Formats: sequence, C-alpha cells, structure tokens
Amino acid sequence: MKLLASFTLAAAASMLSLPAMAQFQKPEDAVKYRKAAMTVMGAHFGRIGAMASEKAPFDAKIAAENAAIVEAMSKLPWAGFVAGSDKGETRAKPEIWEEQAKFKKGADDMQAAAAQLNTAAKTGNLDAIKTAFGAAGKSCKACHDAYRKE
Ligand code: ASC
Repeated sequence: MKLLASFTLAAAASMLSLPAMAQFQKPEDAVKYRKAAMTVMGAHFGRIGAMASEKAPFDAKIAAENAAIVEAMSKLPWAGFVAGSDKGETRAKPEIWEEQAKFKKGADDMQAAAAQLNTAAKTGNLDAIKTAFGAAGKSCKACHDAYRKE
C-alpha cells in the first residue's frame, strides 16, 4: 500500500512541469523568485550578447553553454507571477494580472525565442546566433515595455 502510494505520488509529480512546482509561502517570495530567475537569465543572455555584438571574442562552446541556460531559465519566472504579487519590491505592472492572455503570449513568445537561440547556438554559427539573439532581445523588450514600470 505504501509502495502504491509512493508510485502514485511519483507519477503525479512527474506530470507537473518544473515551473508549476514552484510554490510560495507569501507573495514576496514569488517576487524574489521571478526576479532571481530573470537575473540569472539576463546574466547568461548578456554573455551571448557580448559575443553577438563582437565585444567579446566568439567562442561557440561558451555561447552554447549560455544559451542552454537561457532556455532553461526562460521557463521559470512565470510561476512567480502569482495573484497579489504586484506589490512591494517589484516593478511588475498590475496589467499583468488584467491581461493574462496577452501576458502569457508574451511569455510564450520569449520562451520560443530562447529555444531558437539555443538551437542557433548549437550550430556554432555566429550569424545564426546574432539573428536569434536579436529576436530574443526583442521578445524580452516587448514585455518589459508593456509590463514593467520604469
Ligand atoms: C538583457 C536584459 C534584458 C533584455 C532586454 C532586451 O540582457 O537584462 O532585460 O536583454 O534588454 O531588449
């Protein structure tokens, strides 16, 4: 019986996506979580950006490592946008919770762009990386312009 229960639990857990498993005690924890995810994503995105803009020497292996992290991180911030977390230490605009479909589309577009950047980085082709980096940057900016306070 115990065994069956643990199998059932394991099966249920495996159906949950990683971001959905993020649970928060209080809204401030959700704010911290999403900011942390964005910060890590931005750091690794920036390392690719330095190569894309030729401010840093191009190294295909480093680009690929960073793009894989960006893609993984791109899935995480969204679980942190829980209801009631538009207050406190956040620049998130209330529109996020008023325009959920539009916000989700922006989030989906960014995740797709991050996946494409990762695909491009795996080819080791700098031109492909530049193109994908530009598109990904636009997808970041679209939501920041619409949903982030100055
Ligand atoms: C980054 C970062 C962002 C985006 C955005 C793209 O590296 O921290 O917020 O790229 O500037 O336009």
